[in-house]
Amino acid sequence: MWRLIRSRAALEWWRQLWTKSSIRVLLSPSEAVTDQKVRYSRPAGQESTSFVTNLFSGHLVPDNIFPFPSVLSPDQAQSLQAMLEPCARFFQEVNNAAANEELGGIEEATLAGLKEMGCFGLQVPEELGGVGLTNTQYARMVEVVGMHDLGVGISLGAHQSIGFKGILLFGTKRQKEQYLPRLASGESLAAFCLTEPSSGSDAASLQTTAELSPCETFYTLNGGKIWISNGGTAEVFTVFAKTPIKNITTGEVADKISAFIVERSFQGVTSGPPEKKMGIKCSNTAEVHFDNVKVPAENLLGGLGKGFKVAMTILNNGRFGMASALAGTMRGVIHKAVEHAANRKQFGRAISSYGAIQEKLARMAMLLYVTEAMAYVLSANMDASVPDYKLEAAISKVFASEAAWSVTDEALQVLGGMGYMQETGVERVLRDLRIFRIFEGTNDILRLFVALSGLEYAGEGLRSLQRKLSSPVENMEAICMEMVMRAKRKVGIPTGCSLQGRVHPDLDDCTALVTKAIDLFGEAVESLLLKYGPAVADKQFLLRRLADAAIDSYAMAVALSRASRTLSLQQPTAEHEKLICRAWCQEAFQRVRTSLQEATSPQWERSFDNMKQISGALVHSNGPVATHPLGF
Ligand code: MYA
Repeated sequence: MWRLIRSRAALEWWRQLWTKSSIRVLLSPSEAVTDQKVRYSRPAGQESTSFVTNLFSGHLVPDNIFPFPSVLSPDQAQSLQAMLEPCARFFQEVNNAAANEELGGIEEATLAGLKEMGCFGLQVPEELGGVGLTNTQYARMVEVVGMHDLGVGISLGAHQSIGFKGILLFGTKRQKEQYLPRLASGESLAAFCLTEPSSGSDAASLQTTAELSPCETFYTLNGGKIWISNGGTAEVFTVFAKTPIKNITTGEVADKISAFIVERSFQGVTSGPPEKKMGIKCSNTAEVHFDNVKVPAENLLGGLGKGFKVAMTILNNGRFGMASALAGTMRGVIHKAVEHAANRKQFGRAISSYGAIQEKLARMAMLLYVTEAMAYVLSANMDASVPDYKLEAAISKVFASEAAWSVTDEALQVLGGMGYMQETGVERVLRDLRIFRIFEGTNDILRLFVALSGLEYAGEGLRSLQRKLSSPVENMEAICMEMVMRAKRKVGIPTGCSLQGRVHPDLDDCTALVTKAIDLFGEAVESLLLKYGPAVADKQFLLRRLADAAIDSYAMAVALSRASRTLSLQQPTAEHEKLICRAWCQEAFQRVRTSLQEATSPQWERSFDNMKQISGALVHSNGPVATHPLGF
């Protein structure tokens, strides 16, 4: 993970920057020594329109979120509605999640129905046999699947969200024509083969190899992949392997990752038995082995040595579906919890009349509201071809998986003993959900990814300012702007981050919290960069807190945008949504403040150090160290 920052040229820049005191002195002579703070401008030539990326520089860049994006044409909305109703009915009447779980597979009738509805090729262009849905349309469809059966969702998602997404995004015309029609019809299943026994979160460390034959017509693939969704059932695999590549100028040979389309029918492809899992039991998970498999050279996907980017792009691109599927899951369990709370009487009253239950239901509603807002902002941004959405995609995955876990756990609690019984169907959902915080990038690694990528962007901003400071006369205006911004922040005046005209006036209080959060964020990042320099990349205790603050800040912004639109359109639920937005923003802002304080305060540094020592002792002793309370 340290590669995220340390391997980059930017790191060297940071180092140089750190040693040059000119920035600190020029910007704020009186504070250069005592405060060690700096305010930097937006990086020149490398501007991102991502809300989250810019958050790290303390800049409000609202265009991707405000107003709440609306991308469906009337025709697209109509055709989506026409598909939704039969799909929902199908899942209620034909699919049986409990039976699928028992079977350890998907019942034949369900499989046949899913194929008939085109569910295996929702985003494949119509001319190649698919349904041709946009990301937003796809998101709404998978919400239905997520509500009814996450195991089926994983089989469908591993197939099209990641399994053949590479062919869709990077495939040549021939590759698309050869593979997509049979994948879209469900005749063949696809799988995404990245993870290996020694390469999980550190995806770039994979060991599978692919060597070009002397005649240059095929690659010989060798290696093994583990925990592959659809691994035992797929016919087509997107496989990532190391390929030796010669540098034309230096003549040096180095391994780089490449992606390949591999068919089960190629000799040497085998898979293991289905893994026994905690949940999503109807989806197949298995090892896949490649033993001297000859892969035609034309099955190289996305260019030689471009495989890591291909893998990351597929994962970034697939994450929005997870957020919307889990929104569907939450909606389903909330219905069950609310119905029970309204009808179950204890101590002479419906339990929904007690504050303890009311708080749970309200929190469930808020988490669902924010997850939906994230899912549809992201899918709309993708449909609008916004170039940089990777941090928003990572945050949506993290937020949705944790929100769904919390909502389902609390729903089970509201249901009490009933919730623990299999027949209610909530315990299965809880088991199914657990993996979502682990796969497609663990939430821990994605938090580090968000924090490090954001810091890197902010560091680029420092470089840009450094360049400006080296010729102050030409850049006087930009330098002055930075100084004014910084001075304002110092005395607590909003820095000009403004959402004026973009947010409904009824939500001005929430707007103030969002802009304040951005100011606090920028200030915290500045102080961390200046305090630690490049070493910040290794400080995972504080990186986690920065990521949490980013997640909460983004969550506030999308909730605000969503509620604002509902108010502006005077929709019947506007007052309810205003309440949700207000309750959410007030709490989220407090969390942002706390996370940033923890990331920047010396007191917390001591606490992190304590935790490091405690953990070190555990590892050293191979388990808990403290003496048992009974002494034996
Ligand atoms: S599949 C297995 C999932 N595995 C992972 O997600 C692996 C997690 N690890 C990583 O993502 C990477 O290794 C990390 C990078 C992030 C840790 N976008 O030196 P680096 C660029 C774009 O920082 P590393 C599964 O679970 C970076 O800018 N670019 O890399 C299936 C740099 O470029 P450059 C990115 O330190 C489950 C270069 O790469 C990204 O090695 C089934 C190197 O970067 C990015 N994200 O670590 C799910 N990251 O050199 C089913 C890095 O140009 C789906 N880069 O500066 C279910 C769907 C829901 C249901 C649907 C119903 C239908």
